Amino acid sequence: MTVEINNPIFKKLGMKYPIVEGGMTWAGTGALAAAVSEAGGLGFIGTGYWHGDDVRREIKRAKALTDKPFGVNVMLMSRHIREVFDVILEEGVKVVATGAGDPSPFLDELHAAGITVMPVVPSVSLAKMMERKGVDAVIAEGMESGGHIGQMTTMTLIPQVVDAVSIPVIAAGGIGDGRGVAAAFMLGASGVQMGTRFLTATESEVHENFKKKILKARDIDTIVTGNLLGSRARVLKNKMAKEFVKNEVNELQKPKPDYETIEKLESGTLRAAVQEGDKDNGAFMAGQISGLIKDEKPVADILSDIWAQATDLMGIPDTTK
Ligand code: TUI
Repeated sequence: MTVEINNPIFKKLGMKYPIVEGGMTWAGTGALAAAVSEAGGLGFIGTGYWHGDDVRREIKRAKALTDKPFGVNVMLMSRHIREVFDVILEEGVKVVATGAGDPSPFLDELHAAGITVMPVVPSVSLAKMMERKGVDAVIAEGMESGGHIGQMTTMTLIPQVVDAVSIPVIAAGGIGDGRGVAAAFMLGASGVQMGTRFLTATESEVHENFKKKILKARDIDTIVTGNLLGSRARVLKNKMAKEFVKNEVNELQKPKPDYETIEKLESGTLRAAVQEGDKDNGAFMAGQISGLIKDEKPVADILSDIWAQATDLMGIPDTTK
């Protein structure tokens, strides 16, 4: 069996490493996305519930820092999605990844503009549906990831998605070093996505408290909120997360909050973690691989170290050196 590294999409984009940055709202800034792309991966600006103006500002920041292609990750539950896509089209973004929904209503116009579209999928059925609708690749994300997650683990999801579709599969969830990357390729993926590993990059603009929280985290230091209320999200444990989970049973009896309340709560608590480092009330979205991450270093070193280890384990040459 050969390891499939020649992902045609990555080749077209001129990437050095088959590694993309997960779309992290507030944390996945234009500066971090540019650093990942500049170093030979594919950076993504995370946009969550943002308005178009915020997205445009970060795209412009990224453009000022790199000439290489980068992507924008769009959260499909957001009501501002139309203006976000308008900005993406106006700014000539080359790649769009999507989360938390079905991007097919936008596919024709994105493809007409030459944009590569890669939805994040948490299951085989969604991966198959996305392939049928004509997306270019899928990012299959296991529940080890930070942020909104599905039910499947990366180990079980990736080979099943690989068997079910013919388009490239990018593996996500729980990958933070060369062993994880090699494992993902062994499962049949032809690329990987990492989010948490980049949060402690030198170029990451998250608050110092967030970086420290990841560097100090143990394997069991994340918790999943929303198991009962819906919209499951993995965060590093803190007072807010533990209380949220404890109160979920009581909240179940009450009427579901309206969209505006959910947007304010979700976006506000994540921003509090990323920008203010609010230890008690912030939503520190990060994956289970946090426990493995022990250093802050430049994106270029993260990528080259991981790829050197992965290629060594796979017994293939590291042609990037
Ligand atoms: O999207 C994610 N993870 C995210 S999005 C996000 S945005 C946010 N911003 C501020 C505060 C709170 C949240 C944070 N983390 N991962 C990709 C992902 N997509 N995981 C699961 C899915 C998914 C779920 C259902 C994809 C498609 C889907 O389809 C359902 C349907 O049929 O529409």
